[in-house]
Amino acid sequence: MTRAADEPLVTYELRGEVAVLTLDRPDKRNAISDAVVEALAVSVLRARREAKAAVLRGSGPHFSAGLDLGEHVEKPLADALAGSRRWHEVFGLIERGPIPFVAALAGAVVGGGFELAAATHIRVADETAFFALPEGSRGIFTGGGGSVRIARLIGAARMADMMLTGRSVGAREMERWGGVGYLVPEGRAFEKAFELAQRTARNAPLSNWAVLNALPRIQDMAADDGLFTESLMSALVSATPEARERLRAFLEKRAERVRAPDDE
Ligand code: 1HE
Repeated sequence: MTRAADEPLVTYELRGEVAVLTLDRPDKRNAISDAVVEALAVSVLRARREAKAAVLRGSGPHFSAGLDLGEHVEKPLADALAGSRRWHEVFGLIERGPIPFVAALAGAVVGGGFELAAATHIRVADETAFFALPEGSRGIFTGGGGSVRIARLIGAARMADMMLTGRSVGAREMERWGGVGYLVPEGRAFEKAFELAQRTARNAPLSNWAVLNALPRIQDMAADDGLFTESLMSALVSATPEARERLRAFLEKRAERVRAPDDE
């Protein structure tokens, strides 16, 4: 299968309040080239402007095979450095933006593909998903933020194990490790991710903003600074008219209650 030069590498669709971004290079297992990173940046910025939440998925049976190795093989050192910094910038647009991103994962979630998934806020995997960090066997190192984000998600020791052994970790084990929040039957990851994205879109935008922007920063602070920042953020968010209206709606029995989970 060959693709035309003008076919988008990341397709974008707005479904109601939720943007759907699809890595669309299935013939190369959605490997992430420089052009894919730029296409992703355009779609992420558009989603931030016009959607309240987003889903990120891969076209075909695999989420992403990671860094485009064909493009990387002859890269001069300075370009590799600039490339990694650009991945950080673009993945940062996902991680620290105004809207939640939910990743729908299937098949290979490998190397830079796993790093990309780690920049999203909620990860849903179907039973076919497998995770690997084969950087060691390829003679390279993570460059898309994995040593920060993946290490925090599953622990540095597990990440070191994955990088040193190159082993694949199945979806079930990754769920136990905390690397994915939801495990669903084969073929159901997008449906679940979309449903979760719609749910997050119903929150007050400033509350979502605080979760995405204050919570991770607080993790980087000393405990006392974190508590202080939490108080500031909390007072600021509750002082908005939207918060007042939502609190009143609960007191006047116009808002949904919190319910016990029905599937456990
Ligand atoms: C690729 C890539 C790629 C596939 N860059 N072209 N990532 C890896 O080390 C993973 C490498 N890929 C694989 O191990 C396998 O391709 C998969 C397990 C993902 C899928 O296997 P399969 O049997 O379905 O596909 P395939 O036949 O291996 O690949 C189909 C085509 O995609 C083939 O090209 P073709 O022209 O021969 O058809 C492959 O060459 C191509 N392809 N993966 C380029 N990654 C910022 S730092 C991040 C560091 C990393 O990400 S390291 C991990 C790199």
